[in-house]
Amino acid sequence: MTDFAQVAAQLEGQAIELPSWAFGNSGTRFKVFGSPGTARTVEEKIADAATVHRFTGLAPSVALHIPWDLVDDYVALRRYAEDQGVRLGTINSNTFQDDDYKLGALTHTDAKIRQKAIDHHFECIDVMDATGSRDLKIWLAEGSNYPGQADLRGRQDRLHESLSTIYDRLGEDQRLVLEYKFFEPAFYHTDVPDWGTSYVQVAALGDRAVVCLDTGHHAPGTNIEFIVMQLLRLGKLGSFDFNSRFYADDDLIVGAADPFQLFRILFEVIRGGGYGPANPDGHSDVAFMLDQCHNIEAKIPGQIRSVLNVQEMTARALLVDRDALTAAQEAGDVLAANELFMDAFSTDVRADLAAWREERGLPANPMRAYAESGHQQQIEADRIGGTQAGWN
Ligand code: LRH
Ligand code: MN
Ligand code: MN
Repeated sequence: MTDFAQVAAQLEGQAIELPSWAFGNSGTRFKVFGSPGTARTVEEKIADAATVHRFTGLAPSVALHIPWDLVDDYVALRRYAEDQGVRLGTINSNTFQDDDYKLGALTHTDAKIRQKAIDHHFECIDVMDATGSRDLKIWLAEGSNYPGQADLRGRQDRLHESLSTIYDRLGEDQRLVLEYKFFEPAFYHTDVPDWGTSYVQVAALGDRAVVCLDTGHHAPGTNIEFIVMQLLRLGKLGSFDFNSRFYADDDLIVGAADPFQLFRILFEVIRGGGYGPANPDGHSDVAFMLDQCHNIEAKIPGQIRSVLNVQEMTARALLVDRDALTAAQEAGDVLAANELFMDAFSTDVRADLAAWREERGLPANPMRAYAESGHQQQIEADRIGGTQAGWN
């Protein structure tokens, strides 16, 4: 098997974008628990993301959700983020909290409502121009609850038209990233329910339109790593929303529910060229992001745990001896191939990663370092009355 020293260099430069909304209060439709020290402003969410980056070196950018993160001056916000040591990343649009969109936004039968939703995306592109963001991420809460309620085909056609109008407004270096989700909030049909629909819609737009794969957005039992492989093969995997789930879109800490699934996904990402640090030129177009909510646990350490889980599983996936694996696969040696795969997954890389961090001036154990830093007590004393982020 490959050993840690052989892959250590490929951990350099790993970047995982944090969602601003992970730092706001969130919950389920039953209850939002307020927690002491929660960020009250966009600036405080960015400061929290920067804290995660300081302790881990893994999270150099933060995604915004509009209008949750509405401010007057995005150039000033960009400067603020840079002063904190992070960049502003993906801009997420939001067409799911306005009464006008009850029956659809980009797919609505009423042209005025479609235009309102398109205009919202134009505003998001203006924000991107000010923040220097590359990606406009679109998740649509559109669909229907009852058979016969809507013309499924007409909605796809209108979706294409609306997305084309938005795509045409993007700058040369900007991308449209379309996220799919199999159900919720619509319960009968969803307009972008699966990777195939997202692929069909973005393929019709052009090269700078790609798919976002949120790991919580599939039916139980779905082979997500197969989808990863296929989208990479097609050159259309734009980004991940990482999280984990036991039942539906639980938005729990990535790697918490099924670490082996995370390993399998990361193996396919690496194998398919989607992990930049492992590529000869260090480049990849696949953005790693988290899309999580910390409903009952503290948010900053929740995010620290999350990025560490991704790093740890990346290290283990890098340990797979790919040449030996290919040889075993081609020899038809089923058990040897499986053993090679499982050997890497079963390797405890925690001590190696701790030493790797120390060599780079980072805390060997970022969770412990954060707990001992007094930062949590400080923000709990300083921040009274947190904001409520939206949740999914
Ligand atoms: C939808 C989703 C999407 C939203 C986020 C808050 O479930 O995953 O990415 O933008 O949640
Ligand atoms: Mn998501
Ligand atoms: Mn979601």
